[in-house]
Amino acid sequence: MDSEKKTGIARREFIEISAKSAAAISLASLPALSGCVNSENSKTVFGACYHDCPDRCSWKVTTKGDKVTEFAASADNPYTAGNLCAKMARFPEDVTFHPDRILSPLKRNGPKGSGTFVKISWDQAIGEVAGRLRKIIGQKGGEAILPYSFGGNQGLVQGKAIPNRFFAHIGASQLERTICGNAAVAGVLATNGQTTGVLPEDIVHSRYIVLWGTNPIRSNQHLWPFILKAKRSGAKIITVDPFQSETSQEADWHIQPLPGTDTALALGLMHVILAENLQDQDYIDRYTTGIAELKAHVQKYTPEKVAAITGLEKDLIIEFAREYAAATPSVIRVLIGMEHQVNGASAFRAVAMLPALTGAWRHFGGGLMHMTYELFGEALNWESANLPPSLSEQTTRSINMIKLGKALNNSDLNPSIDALFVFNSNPAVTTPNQNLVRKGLSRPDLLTVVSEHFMTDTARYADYIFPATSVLENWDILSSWGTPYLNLNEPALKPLGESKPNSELFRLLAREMGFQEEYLYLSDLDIVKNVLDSNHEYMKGISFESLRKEGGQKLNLPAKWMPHASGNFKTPSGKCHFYDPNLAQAVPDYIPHLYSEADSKQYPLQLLTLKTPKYLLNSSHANVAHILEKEGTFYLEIHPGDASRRGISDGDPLKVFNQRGEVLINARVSKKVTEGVVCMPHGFWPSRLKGGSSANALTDDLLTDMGRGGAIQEARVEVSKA
Ligand SMILES: Nc1nc2c(c(=O)[nH]1)N[C@H]1C(S)=C(S)[C@@H](COP(=O)(O)OP(=O)(O)OC[C@H]3O[C@@H](n4cnc5c(=O)[nH]c(N)nc54)[C@H](O)[C@@H]3O)O[C@H]1N2
Ligand SMILES: Nc1nc2c(c(=O)[nH]1)N[C@H]1C(S)=C(S)[C@@H](COP(=O)(O)OP(=O)(O)OC[C@H]3O[C@@H](n4cnc5c(=O)[nH]c(N)nc54)[C@H](O)[C@@H]3O)O[C@H]1N2
Ligand code: SF4
Ligand SMILES: [Mo]
Repeated sequence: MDSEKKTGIARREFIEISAKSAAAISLASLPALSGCVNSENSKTVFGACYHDCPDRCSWKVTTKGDKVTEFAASADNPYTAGNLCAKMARFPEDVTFHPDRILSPLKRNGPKGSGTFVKISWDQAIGEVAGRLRKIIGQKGGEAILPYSFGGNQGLVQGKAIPNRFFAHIGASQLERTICGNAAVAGVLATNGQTTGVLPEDIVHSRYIVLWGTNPIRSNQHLWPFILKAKRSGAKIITVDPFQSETSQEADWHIQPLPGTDTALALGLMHVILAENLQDQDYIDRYTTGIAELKAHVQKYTPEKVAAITGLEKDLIIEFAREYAAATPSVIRVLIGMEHQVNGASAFRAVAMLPALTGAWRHFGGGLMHMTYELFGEALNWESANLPPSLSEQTTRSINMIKLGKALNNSDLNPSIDALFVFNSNPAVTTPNQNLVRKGLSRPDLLTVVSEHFMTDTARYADYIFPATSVLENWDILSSWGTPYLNLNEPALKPLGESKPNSELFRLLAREMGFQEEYLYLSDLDIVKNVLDSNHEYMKGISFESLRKEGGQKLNLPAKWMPHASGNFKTPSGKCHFYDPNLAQAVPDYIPHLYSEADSKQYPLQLLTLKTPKYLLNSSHANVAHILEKEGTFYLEIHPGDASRRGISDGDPLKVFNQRGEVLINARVSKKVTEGVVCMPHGFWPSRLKGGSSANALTDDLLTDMGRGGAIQEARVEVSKA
């Protein structure tokens, strides 16, 4: 069954749950919306990156008339100071003014997926889509409509407020938005009750930095200078990663376990620490619960056994445990990458126990570094961003986004999904089991509506496409999951062509469908101002006016943020949980995915599909010519041993395949992967590749052990010369 009720706590939902109850909406009179006027016709405004990226860079945009004359990082945010990443440096040309940008509504006039459309007016598009939605609701109920959105725009206005209200109001199926972060968060919450540990800038105080399943040089690049600063002060940098990432190449020590075996590795470290009495017993006694159960449990995770599971040397495991336990202050940085395994949440849960076992939390710069979204959950007023009380207890069914392909193709689903509404996401590229997703999108009876900037591989399947504004053309407020900085995004330009913000699209549909409820019609600026209308201490000195004048601001946090120096865990007991009898696994265990003997033989290689491209953010920007040129050919990293057994040489054209799909790609023979593991980049659009399939054609829609995330990296393949 694909109709599943929510059980996990979504990262984004958690923000809603933890948001404090709000004051009444105060729609203060609005200032003149002209930005900071420099000279006649020229103005400078502050904004921030909308991407699903932990850095959330602040920027400054100067325009003259309808041209952008300067687009640069704002130096006022010391975390992202003066630097946008390579992905975003040329954003105005690459997205806002790109000649391929969709600037008017389009209606399909060829076969599904062919990408042939005619321009129509907003009136016609809104009228026809509203009519089709009304008809579906009348015949089958709102649950026959599925919204599909993710982190394409992380603004609270364009990614959340009005779209969520619209779909809840029509009683649409709910989407379990679990493709990123849910498993990681579920694991860390089980142990610590919150994910906000060491703050990114405080890593400079750490002297032993374990980057466990994260690749900051690529994916969290503004953290890297702080890591280097710690290194200059004597810190040792360790990476734990089955792939030799750029970060691993720069580390002092790269520990390279087999993918998906981190739970065993963490339990093995705990085995050594406890066996050699290296733990901080005083911290354990005061601030943790379940040490006896943990101790008994890790008995079986001997270095020998863990070596056999992880493929690491026994002595390396012992050395790592001893070094980690002795180092002060030690930090373990985790992010997302490691979660996409069937064991993903358990891995985060087990790793999160290590700082409590060694008492690392006692020291400034010591502990676990993960996310920061909870700070904004407390700081902001979520009243106008969240669902109104009358809609917040939704009882409509939930569909897990990982299983989109199955859901679209499931004829037993009652009601079937008759309309798919995609915005802020590109599922034909980013969702696992790509061929099944595309088969679903090809259904002639499915109404597919897409709001986009470009003719993505998903938009090609649409019946109607609406042109969305880019972040330079709309208001928004951006919290962050990776920094404590809050940003206002002021529009620098008027919407290009006929583009409209997501919020306006749903206000127009609501109006056309005849809805009266005021909560559907809040203006973007009213939402922004209401979100900032908060008296929380973290918001001291931060207001709409100050953000508008100064750009991104750090929440007003205590000077030394040490959340668990004296316990204070946010679990029900207030302690760090080494053991929890209420969970399916009272102590995390290493439970691998079991393949049949036939499958293991037919598809012997483990496939990682990673965020290795420097210029892509998932599938975003993968249509821009200079970016594709810089990224170069689509390649499979394969170990020399695996290559020679198959007669493969560096550069050879290859076919990578399994029961779900086939990808054409070129060989890169290297020792960046160990034997038995292969790796390819994620994000390329299938339509632009030879063979018409990209990484997710090979991935599966398995779920993680907790958090109902996607075990995207649990895939096996075979490779041959093409
Ligand atoms: N350039 C670039 N930056 C990005 C993105 C992008 O697409 N491109 N995407 C953004 C998004 S959406 C996110 S969620 C973040 C993610 O940020 P990260 O979590 O840092 O990034 P990932 O690249 O997903 O994974 C990091 C590392 O985890 C490793 N890994 C995979 N499986 C395992 C495992 O089983 N165990 C261990 N120990 N390691 C494993 C991978 O080899 C990879 O090097 O990055 C953001 N930043
Ligand atoms: N194989 C494999 N698959 C993965 C991953 C992996 O590592 N490997 N990573 C997973 C992760 S961590 C994530 S977060 C997901 C990301 O998957 P998606 O959320 O699908 O991310 P993007 O590919 O960036 O697509 C976002 C789309 O939103 C559009 N967009 C941007 N702003 C706006 C706007 O204001 N309005 C509208 N209407 N559209 C807008 C962009 O043009 C873009 O096409 O991918 C997941 N899939
Ligand atoms: S993608 Fe990330 S690093 Fe790049 S500008 Fe946006 S927030 Fe900054
Ligand atoms: Mo992500």
